[in-house]
Amino acid sequence: MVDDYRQMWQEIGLDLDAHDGLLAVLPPLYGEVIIGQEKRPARMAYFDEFFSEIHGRRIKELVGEKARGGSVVGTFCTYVPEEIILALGASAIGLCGGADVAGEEVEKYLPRNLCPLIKSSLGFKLAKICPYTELADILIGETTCDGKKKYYEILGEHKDVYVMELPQKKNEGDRALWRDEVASLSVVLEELTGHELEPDKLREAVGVVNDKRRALLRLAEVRKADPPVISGKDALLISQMAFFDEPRRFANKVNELCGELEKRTAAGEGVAEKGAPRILMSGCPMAIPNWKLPHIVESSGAVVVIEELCTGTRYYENLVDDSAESVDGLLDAIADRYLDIDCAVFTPNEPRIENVLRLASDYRVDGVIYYALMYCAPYSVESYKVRREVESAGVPLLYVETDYGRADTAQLSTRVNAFLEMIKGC
Ligand code: BJ8
Repeated sequence: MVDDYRQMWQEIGLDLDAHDGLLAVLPPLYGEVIIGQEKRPARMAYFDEFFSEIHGRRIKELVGEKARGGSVVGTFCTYVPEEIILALGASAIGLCGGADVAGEEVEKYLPRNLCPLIKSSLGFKLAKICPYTELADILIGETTCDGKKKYYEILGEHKDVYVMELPQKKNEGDRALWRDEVASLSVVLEELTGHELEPDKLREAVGVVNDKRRALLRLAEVRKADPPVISGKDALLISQMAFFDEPRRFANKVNELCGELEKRTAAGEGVAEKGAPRILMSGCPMAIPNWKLPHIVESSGAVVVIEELCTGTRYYENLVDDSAESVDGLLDAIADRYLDIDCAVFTPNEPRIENVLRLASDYRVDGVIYYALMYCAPYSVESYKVRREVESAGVPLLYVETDYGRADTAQLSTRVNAFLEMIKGC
């Protein structure tokens, strides 16, 4: 891939030497963590191929779209409505970082004790190794946690950034504020793209994104099977790719995979033994290539059967009501759908706890692994109430706080193994 795309990468503005360093690390990691799994569904081939070309063919497509007058919009949060971006003829790409990059350089701007997702996102920009970041015409931030909010001020010195104000409560006034923010984003994107939002195009975009979410919901549904028909790592990978791929093609490929998985279910074929410990992963998002914890869990004989993460149910649950005829009516429906997401930055946030309990029951999980990124105050603080309610429901919970490094891998393995032994003994 490298030779074919070098000129394109240079024109986009990548630092080719630094980018070569990334390319030397990612494929072997993918081989070890993803390709190395047994009994993978044949239809995962599309996603493997997509990953192998994630800095190649997909970037070439986006470069082509831009040459034809299109735009690329980078996002960092599941609250940014991609329907609006799509309706204006632009492509939405999720840019949260999932690897330690340019650590020393990043710490010239950000404190050492800050969430690794934020540091990584800045690292990819400073190191100039993410073609999506370089290609983006605008980055959309949001006032979620304090770290992100302040980081966008710094990122704005390197790239055009627009920040949406996300309320922290969900009362009437908050809903009105959020609805205004959705309208303001539309104006910003109309100016960027040179297009005006039209009802037909917006309704079509709502349908496209709903179809993508329906496909992911279908995938989630087949994961209720015992034995599990797909690994948690493969399912997570698909959720991660939902932020990069063209949405119609992506939905088709997920649906094709689901067809295969439904046949597997009927035949009783699984990726693990029937009765293998079933885990619900709950907490902070896992951005590519952050597969550390699921890899540890699944290498220990358990299977992650559902993720209550932004790279999981928080991304694909709830659809936008597409019945409105006008742009205003559709924006109302979009604002409502997105404000239903239950990120830990909200207070109170009881719906998230109810969701975790519902998922634990629907997926008949044997345990919950609560995943907090180091220094993430919203998710680590909220773990207290989640643990209390989950354990009251009779489900064991393991709290894990970690970063993107490998230094704690052995210690995490020991803790996960002890947790799984405890589950088996229950
Ligand atoms: S909707 S989870 S994508 S804000 S992990 S940066 S909260 S300190 S990523 Fe998030 Fe939107 Fe919420 Fe989802 Fe801050 Fe925590 Fe870091 Fe986080």
